[in-house]
Amino acid sequence: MRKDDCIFCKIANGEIPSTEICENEGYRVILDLGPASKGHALVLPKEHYDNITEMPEQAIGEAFSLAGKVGKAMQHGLGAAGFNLVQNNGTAAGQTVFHFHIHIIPRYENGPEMV
Ligand code: DGP
Repeated sequence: MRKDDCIFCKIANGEIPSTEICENEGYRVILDLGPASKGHALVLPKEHYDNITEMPEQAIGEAFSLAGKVGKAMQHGLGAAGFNLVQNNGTAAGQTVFHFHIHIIPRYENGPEMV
């Protein structure tokens, strides 16, 4: 279900423009507005879940599987040496946008390599 006042619902469903990396039926992968490294991306489900505790297991699996594939592509396409998958749940854990998302943060041999 889409939530009317959720910015990531609007981005995931193409109602607000974003720098998109890829999309499939259930997810959109976009560049993060405040990147921690070059290529820092977010996996957004098109369905609204505040965080991982609300998500069905299948959706969790799909989202992490997609994140892993995009991370692998970053190694080939961006020359990243590795990548972090980060997923924050709750204000105390650093979550600032309350629509489930996975950060894919490419890491480079010589430091953060900012955009
Ligand atoms: P978190 O702290 O895990 O909730 O991460 C939220 C991330 O979302 C943060 O890195 C900045 C990013 N962000 C916030 N608003 C927007 C937006 O409107 N567009 C994009 N592309 N990223 C956003």
